[in-house]
Amino acid sequence: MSSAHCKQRPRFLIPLFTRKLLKSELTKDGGPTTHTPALAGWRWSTRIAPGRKDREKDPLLHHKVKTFETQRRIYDEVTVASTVLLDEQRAASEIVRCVEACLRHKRPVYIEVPHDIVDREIPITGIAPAASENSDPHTLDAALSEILSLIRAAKKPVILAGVELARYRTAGLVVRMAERMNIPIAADLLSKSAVPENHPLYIGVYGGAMSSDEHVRNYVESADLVLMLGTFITDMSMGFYTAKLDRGRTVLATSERVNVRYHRYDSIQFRDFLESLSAAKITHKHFKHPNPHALPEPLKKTERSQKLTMVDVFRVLSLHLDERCCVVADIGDDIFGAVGIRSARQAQFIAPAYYMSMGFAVPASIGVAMATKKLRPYVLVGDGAFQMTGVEISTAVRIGQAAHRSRPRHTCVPRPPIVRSLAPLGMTDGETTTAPDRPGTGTKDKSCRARNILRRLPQSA
Ligand SMILES: Cc1ncc(C[n+]2csc(CCOP(=O)(O)OP(=O)(O)O)c2C)c(N)n1
Repeated sequence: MSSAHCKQRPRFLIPLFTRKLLKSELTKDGGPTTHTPALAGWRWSTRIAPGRKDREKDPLLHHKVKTFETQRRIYDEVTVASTVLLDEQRAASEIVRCVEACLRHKRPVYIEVPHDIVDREIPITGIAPAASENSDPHTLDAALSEILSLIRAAKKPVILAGVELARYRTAGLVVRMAERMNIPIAADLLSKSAVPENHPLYIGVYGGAMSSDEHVRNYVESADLVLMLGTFITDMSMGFYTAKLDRGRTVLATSERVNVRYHRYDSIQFRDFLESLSAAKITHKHFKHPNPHALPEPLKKTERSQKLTMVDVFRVLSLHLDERCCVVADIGDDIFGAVGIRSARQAQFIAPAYYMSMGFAVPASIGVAMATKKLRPYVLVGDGAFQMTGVEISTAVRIGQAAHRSRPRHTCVPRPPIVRSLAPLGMTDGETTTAPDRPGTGTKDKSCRARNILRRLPQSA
């Protein structure tokens, strides 16, 4: 799914004062738009932000761009709340305000801590609790009654599961609702793997011409009701304007609003909406899976001597995906090729599917491995993106996630990340295949390398 997947809990981000500002994770994965909860502050040289004394008379300090406010003002563009803790008396309430905004909106916030306030005791009394947000019961009832009559009348409904189901931890609720009503589930690219891809009701990734296969595209586009739950409409997820989703047969419910066909309902909390919807009594729908899950098959002997295609690479990869794996894809052929991965077991999937910024996958895999030791990241990265952040592999080695050659093998974590660049496979130009029939050419060399790499992977799961 979008880089969103493992970020339901806020992360801490401490870039170096202004220098790493626009290269930070906040901008790299479109956090402010796709809802990435994170707390950002900054450090200045070996210390954290310049102290209150440092700011007197506005001196020129290294790394300072224009004023001491510049960094916070820039971060205002990519966060939902920001503060500079210059006043001890208000520090606690400012921190609480920002953290609450982060948790509520699932978007990043910025807290700047001057180094000379870090070890001060701050008063923590009299902090006003955030006002709770409740759904307006009449609006909720009206929206539900309109939606339920649409679902009851629908002969061929489908759910388009969105990334917010993972953000708000409501995917299980929606899957249970789908099971009770027997409604199939597709995901959009941002939401790939938000619901388990091995579920019998799961039909694949829908994104117009960029759908994972024609079956899912036909199913969604011929459905008489598309329930888009927690879905963001973006150019990428809608297949660069090729998606055919007529508003007259869609419901779009997000944390921001609920749209039912041409009507818009505000003041509804997303969770309240999903809980009420899933509790409704609906007769079992008729559903025949258009493309039932099949176990990925190893390359046959004859295929292994033939030209290697992208499809082959992803097929072999699929053999290895189980509930302990997480595919982390970078931009380019990696993300588009990975759309079709539907492991018969489980495939967690993470990619910067909204912002599409190259250089995401290698560092992201470190985050995945840190977030949970249970998941082994499989990184898919092209040579271009690898050049941007591939050096981060050294971080994986330093923190013990991957083995360094000089270390004995057993010192690495049991399942180190697998970083597989497609470039050595001769896969840098889309569907290009290698050409084993041209001996002595560079392409032949790539072909040999590609096959050697594939040979090293076990061919069965
Ligand atoms: C930071 C950034 N720079 C440029 C782009 C535009 N862009 C998208 S895909 C791509 C090529 C990616 O090349 P590579 O990583 O080798 O992947 P592949 O050729 O396998 O698709 C470029 C330059 C981008 N998305 N992000």
